[in-house]
Amino acid sequence: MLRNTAIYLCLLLSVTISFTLKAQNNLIINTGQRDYELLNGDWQYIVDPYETGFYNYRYHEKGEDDKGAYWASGIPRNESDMLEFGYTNTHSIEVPGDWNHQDRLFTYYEGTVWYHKTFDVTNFDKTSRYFIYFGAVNYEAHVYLNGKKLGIHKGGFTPFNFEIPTDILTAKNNNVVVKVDNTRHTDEIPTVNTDWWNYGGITRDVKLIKTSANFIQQYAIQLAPGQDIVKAIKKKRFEISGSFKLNKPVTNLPVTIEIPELKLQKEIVINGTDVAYNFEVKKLQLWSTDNPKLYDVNFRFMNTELHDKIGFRKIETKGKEVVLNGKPIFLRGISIHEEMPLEVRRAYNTNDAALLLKWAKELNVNMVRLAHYPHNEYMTRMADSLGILVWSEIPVYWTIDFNNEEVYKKAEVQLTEMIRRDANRASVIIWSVGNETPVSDTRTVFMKNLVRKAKAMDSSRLISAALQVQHSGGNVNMVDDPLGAVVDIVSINQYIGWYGGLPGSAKDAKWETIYDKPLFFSETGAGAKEGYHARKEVRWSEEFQEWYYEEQVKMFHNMPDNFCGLSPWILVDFRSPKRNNPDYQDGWNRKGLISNEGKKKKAFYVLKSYYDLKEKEARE
Ligand code: GCB
Repeated sequence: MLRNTAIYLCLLLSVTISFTLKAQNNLIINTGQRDYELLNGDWQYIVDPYETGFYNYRYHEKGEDDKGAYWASGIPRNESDMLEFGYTNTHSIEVPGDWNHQDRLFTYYEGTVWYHKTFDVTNFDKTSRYFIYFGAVNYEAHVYLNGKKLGIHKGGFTPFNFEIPTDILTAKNNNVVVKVDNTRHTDEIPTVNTDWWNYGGITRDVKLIKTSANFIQQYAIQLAPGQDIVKAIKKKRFEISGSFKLNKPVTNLPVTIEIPELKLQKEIVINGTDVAYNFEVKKLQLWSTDNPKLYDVNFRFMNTELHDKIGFRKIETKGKEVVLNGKPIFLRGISIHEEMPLEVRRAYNTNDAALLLKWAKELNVNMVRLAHYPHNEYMTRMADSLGILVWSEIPVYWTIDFNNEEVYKKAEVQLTEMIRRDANRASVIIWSVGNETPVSDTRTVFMKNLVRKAKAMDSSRLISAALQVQHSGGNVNMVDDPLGAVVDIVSINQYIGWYGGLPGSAKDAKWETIYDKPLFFSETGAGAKEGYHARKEVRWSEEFQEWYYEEQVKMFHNMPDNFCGLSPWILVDFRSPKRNNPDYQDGWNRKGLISNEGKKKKAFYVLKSYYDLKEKEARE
């Protein structure tokens, strides 16, 4: 009996693991240009805090054919049938969208919700292949189609897809069910403790993607990272490099790359599934913050064509500087959470991206830090077209379980999915492997492995992590976190004058680092309630926050010459269950330069004038 149980558990574990890992290897990128139908819109739901739809009364996972499992239809077969669940339109919820903002009953809910939708397949064709794709589900998703389990995915901010075998799919009345669970756990990424709201649900687009028997699953195309860009510009000869990953192996079949504006057509022959290539082009206009030039690029394989808009640019560090296309650049950044404050919800569409990036642009930024997890693809695509540089991060935040190998694997899965999805976005210049992780040997090994993985996957970008200052001797802040040895930019979160002392202490602060690398302030900030005016010494007043930024700016003017930019905390007030001062916070982190009602606070203009000055200096 015991042996059977052990075998059963092993089987369950291996199914769970293979389901989970499958998602990352098979990720289909650039889904917006595939043949797809949106499965967005109204989905029916069941709130299931006890997971009754998943476990039987002995707390074992229900069998696939259990008619009481919530992935079953929920429709009684006859009038005597005993069914204790069902899906109905009176319980429906909008997808994409977090559940928290859709009904007051959900405001503080963390746990399991079942989503159900019935859909038809337009021009259903058994010779094609079908995949169900989710832009993101927070946090754990179990996906079922017509009663069969397709897979499991963990990680609330990265995309995944599962193939739907065509013997399961039908032209009409398919039932897709997703069990979504946003319960926080100490051995997940992020862990239980974060300074942001844990919005649950199917938070990004859902697509039914139709493909041919074989297709280009992933590709990369970029300026070859190794080349000397200054020479390339002078000679007008640029090396392009990239790769293709097909869904299935082939023998000697070509993929054609076409860039009409450059009158370029290249055939790359593939044997197997993967190929790396490079070739030379002339007269390329580089993508930059001043000129975010994007080229139309077409990839043809067998009888399918895939289209993308690609910018070519080189980002590197040279000694103490960050260098874009051969020229040093000062990063005038701002940090952003993926949240629409006016509606108190996750951001998920182009309008949301447009508003957040418009506000950022009004500050005169050239860079955004998308904190603390990968934001939706609309953001990075819009940043591409607006010429805004992007820092993209995985939620390895604060005190995750660094001792646990499984946790490391989960972090690596999220890193991999983030890099795969956005490998072709010129705007993305920095992959961040985490935020404010406490220094210890195990943590450093964990983080260094993530850095190594990111570099192995993508040598064309910079790698960083937001660190904390380790110790101060008097007014000297020493940056010596051992992780600094492997990142390309040493990034520090500092709040001199907010969490310690008063803003005036910043101007005397000195910064030193043991690393001969660019130094970046990935955070700095102070809280203020918009509309609350008082003397500058009064905390929470707009004047206090304004003073904080004025003093910080004085410090910025006295930084060592490796100071390469900053992304203050934060563009807009955001929801956080940790912020419970009833008069000034009321569940909001008030460090926004813009209030949750969309109004600019006084400090906004202090940072803007600093950025105007830095921009002017850069032009001189
Ligand atoms: C930090 C964290 C950020 C917090 C912020 C704060 O250092 O990285 O997630 O929200 O401080 O407001 O304290």
